Amino acid sequence: MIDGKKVLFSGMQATGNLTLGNYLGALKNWITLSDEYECFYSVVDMHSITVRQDPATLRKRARNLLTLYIAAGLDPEKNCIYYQSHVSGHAELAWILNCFTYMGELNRMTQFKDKSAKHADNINAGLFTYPVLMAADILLYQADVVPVGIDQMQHLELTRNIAERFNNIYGDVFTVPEAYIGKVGAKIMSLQEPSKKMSKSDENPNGSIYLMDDPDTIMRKCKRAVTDSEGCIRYSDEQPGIKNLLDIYSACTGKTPAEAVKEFEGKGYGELKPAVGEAVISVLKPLQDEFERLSKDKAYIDSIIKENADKANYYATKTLRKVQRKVGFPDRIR
Ligand code: ATP
Ligand code: LTN
Repeated sequence: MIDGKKVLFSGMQATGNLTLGNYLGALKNWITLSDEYECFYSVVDMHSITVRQDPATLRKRARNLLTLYIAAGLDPEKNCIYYQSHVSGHAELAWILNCFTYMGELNRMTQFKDKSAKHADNINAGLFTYPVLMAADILLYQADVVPVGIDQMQHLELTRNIAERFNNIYGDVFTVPEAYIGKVGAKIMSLQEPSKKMSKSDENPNGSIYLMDDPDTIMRKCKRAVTDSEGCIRYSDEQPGIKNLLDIYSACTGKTPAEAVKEFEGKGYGELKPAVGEAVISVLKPLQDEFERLSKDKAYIDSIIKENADKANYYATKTLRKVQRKVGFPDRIR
C-alpha cells in the first residue's frame, strides 16, 4: 500500500516497435487501472539486453517507449514512468532472488524455450534468469496487481512462488502479486498466421499492426488479413482469423464480441475488414499525434525521467534494505 492505495507494476521491453497486441493486451488496461492504483510503469531496458541490441537503437527505442506510455494516456505526474536501468535495486534484488529460484523452475519457462530456439547462437544466462529479474521488478514495489497479456502468466506464477517461498522463510516480506488479464484483447493474433500471437519481433511486418503505422498501412494490413473460406461471421475457434478481427474490433470500439457479431450479421468479410481498419485507425491516430507532440518536448520528457527515477528509487530502496536485513547482510554504517 502507498498512501492507502494498492500498488500496480508493469513493464514492457524496448525491443522493437510496439504492436496493436501490446497496446490492447497491456497498455490499454494500464490506463484503465491507473486511477485506482499507485502505479509503476517501467521501460524494462535491462530485460532487453538478454537479446543482442544495437546500443544507439536501444537508447532510442527506450525513449520512444517511455514517451509512448505518456502519449497513450498515462499521466506521468500521477504514475511513476521510468527506466528500469535507472534503479539499481532491480539488479540487486534479482541477485538475491536468484538464490531462491530453482534451475528446474526456470527450465520450464516457455518464453525461455522459445527465445533460445530463436537465438540459438546466444543462449546467455540472462535469458535464463530473465523471469527472476521480472520477479524482482514486481516484488521491489510490493505490487498487488500486474496487468499483462496471457503470455506472461507463467512468469507471474513463478513470481508468486518465489515471493511465497521467501515469505515462508523470513516472514511477511513481499506482497504476493495477482495478474490482471483484460477481458478483451488479452491475446491478439498475427493477421497473417492467426494461430500465432501478434509479436513485435515477428519477421513478417504484415502480421502485425504497429502503433506508428499510418492509416493507409493499417487499412491495407486489415484488408489482407488471413481469414477462411466459410464466408460467415461467427466468434468461434474454428475461424481463428475472423475471431481475431472481432477481438480487435471489440477491443477498439468497447463493444463485446457478441455485439460485434450482431452488427455484422448477414454481412461479408469485405465489410468486416475495413470496419476493423477504421476502428484501429480511430484508436491509434490520437495516440500518434500526441506522441509526435511530446517527442518534440525534450525538456519535459527529461524532467519526467529524472523525477520518476528518484521516486522509483525511493520505494525500491525501502524494500531492498528490508530484504538485505532479512537475508543477513550487515547493516550500513551511517
Ligand atoms: P517480443 O516479440 O519482443 O517477445 P512482445 O511483442 O511479446 O515482444 P513484450 O514486450 O514481451 O512484447 O510484451 C509487452 C506486453 O504486451 C506484455 O504484457 C505482453 O503480455 C503483452 N502482449 C504482447 N503481445 C501481445 C499480444 N499479441 N496480445 C496481447 N498482449 C500482448
Ligand atoms: N516479461 C515481460 C516484460 C516485463 C514485465 C515485468 C511485465 C518485465 N518485467 C514486470 C510485467 C511486470 C514481457 O516480456 N512482456
